[in-house]
Amino acid sequence: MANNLRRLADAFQHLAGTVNSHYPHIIASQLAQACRLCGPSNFNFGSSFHFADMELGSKVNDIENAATENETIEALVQRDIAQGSERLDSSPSRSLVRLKRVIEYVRVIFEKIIENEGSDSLVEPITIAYDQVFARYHGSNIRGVFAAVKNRIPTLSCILNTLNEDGTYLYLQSHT
Ligand code: 1PW
Repeated sequence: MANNLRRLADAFQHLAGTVNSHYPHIIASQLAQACRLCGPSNFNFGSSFHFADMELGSKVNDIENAATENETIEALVQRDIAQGSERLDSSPSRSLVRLKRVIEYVRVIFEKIIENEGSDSLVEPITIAYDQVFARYHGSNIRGVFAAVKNRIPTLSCILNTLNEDGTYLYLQSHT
């Protein structure tokens, strides 16, 4: 059975396939599902990171609740605009922007892990990604929460162990 790391890779590979098809598109519910797999609990980060799962989960739920079956993100945003609701706090467009940042954040983390091959600490990849992607959008409260949980970040080997994975799969992906 696929573990959570492979599930995450498969979900984004599937999305890449729909983007790179003759009819480039992203199905909103598929995007939401893939983003749910980005949550720290998917990698057994521990209870200190529960707040991030909750926050991510609420944005994912927004998209899942708003999107009709097989609706693309383009159609979802167009519907929001047609209704004049795209700037409301409760709009799916707003949640989509948050999910886009989450994807960017996770992309930078994995890029840094691959760059730092051989290093077991995830503090640098996660901090660099935070500063690069999230920091400018987060208020001082949330930035403070991130600073406070920094020393609770598990090591890469610890996470891979819980996923029943060695590093091979992770680093192999960067060479394909
Ligand atoms: C590879 C393992 C680590 C992946 C962790 C990904 C977690 C992403 C969720 C971070 C949530 C941080 C706390 C929430 C802050 C919200 O204020 C913020 N949400 C996001 C997703 O940036 C903005 O949403 P808001 O407050 O404008 O509704």
